[in-house]
Amino acid sequence: MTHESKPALGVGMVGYAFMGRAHSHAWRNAGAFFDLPGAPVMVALAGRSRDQATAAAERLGWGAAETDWRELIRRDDVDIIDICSPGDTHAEIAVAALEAGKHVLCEKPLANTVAQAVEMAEAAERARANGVRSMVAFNYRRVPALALARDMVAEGRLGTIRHVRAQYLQDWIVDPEFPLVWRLDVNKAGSGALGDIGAHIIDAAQFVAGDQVTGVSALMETFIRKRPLAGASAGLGAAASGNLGQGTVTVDDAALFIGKMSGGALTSFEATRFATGRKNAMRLEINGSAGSLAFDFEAMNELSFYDNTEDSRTAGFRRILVTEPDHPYAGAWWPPGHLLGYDHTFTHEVKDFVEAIASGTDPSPSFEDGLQVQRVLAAVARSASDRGVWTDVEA
Ligand code: SOE
Repeated sequence: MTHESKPALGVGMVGYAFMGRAHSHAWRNAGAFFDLPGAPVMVALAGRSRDQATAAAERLGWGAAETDWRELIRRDDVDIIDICSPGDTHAEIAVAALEAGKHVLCEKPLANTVAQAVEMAEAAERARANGVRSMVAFNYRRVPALALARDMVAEGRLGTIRHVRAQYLQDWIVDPEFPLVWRLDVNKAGSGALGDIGAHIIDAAQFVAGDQVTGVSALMETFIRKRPLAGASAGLGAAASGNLGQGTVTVDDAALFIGKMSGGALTSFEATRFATGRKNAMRLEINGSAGSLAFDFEAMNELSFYDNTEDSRTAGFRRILVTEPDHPYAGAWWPPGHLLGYDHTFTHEVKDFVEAIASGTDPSPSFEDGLQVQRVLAAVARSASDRGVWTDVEA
């Protein structure tokens, strides 16, 4: 199929900060590396400030800038709404877009509350009947090593899963002078480490294990309760504005929980922004009767595998370099050993989303999957506020 013969898929993106930049890069590059069944067109982005949105649109390769996301939805040349704004905006934008017949890609966690996530999943269900697709942007599913891990578990290479151990360790707010950015505001973000990075490991663990967390016992902590106020648009690398005074942190800095999966596996999860020296250590280890897998995003091109069926004299964890042409996604990129990075996960996400839209199938993870993760987050928060009392995840 030539590029010209591919149907155009107009994209309108809401937000242009960290995630907006990552998604822009993906929309720009997916068609250059994958033979997509549609041609994404970066029609416009939306942001509240005219000047900043215009500058971002120019820098990131969008055709126009709007100051109201509703304008993106109104445009006939926009088929997909890509939501990269903070969690408090997701539900309203996603529901409006789905009702207008636009496909929706939404950043994680799906929403700030279970009620909002239910509303979004219901809107997705109604839209599905009209061929309108929706997907949550749990991008780590698209790390080739984790997609391979998923395939290996599904093929039975690990046997019966006994343990799922997941950690997401960052350290970007260890300094008490780090300002009160939106990710530390419950009204904007819904929760702290729990929803921001805990949601990723819940999704990744469930995806790889092919199973769901059914109950939890949790602890959450906010180590630093007062921080310097930040300017309105301050992001991950923000500096305090100096003269705005102090504000209160209203989210968790760390969340730890143990849980059980429906297949009988015992799980443990740790999400923290206080693991000094760990920058983006998203780790997963799975132990099964026939073997184990271990992954650390800080070495994201590798997957460790222990095959328990091997001769015990020579068995041992071995490192699979997940860059072979027959590894998930890898064949579209470079020759073996030429490593991929964080940005590729978003490109893979766009590829899978465009393919699902073109083939009229449901992309994964769906809004229902996002809702289920939201229910795990809610059970964790409830358990933690009740001194770790065992809490079932709402079915
Ligand atoms: C910040 O903690 C953050 O950017 C998350 O919001 C992302 O989802 C994760 O991929 C990296 O860390």
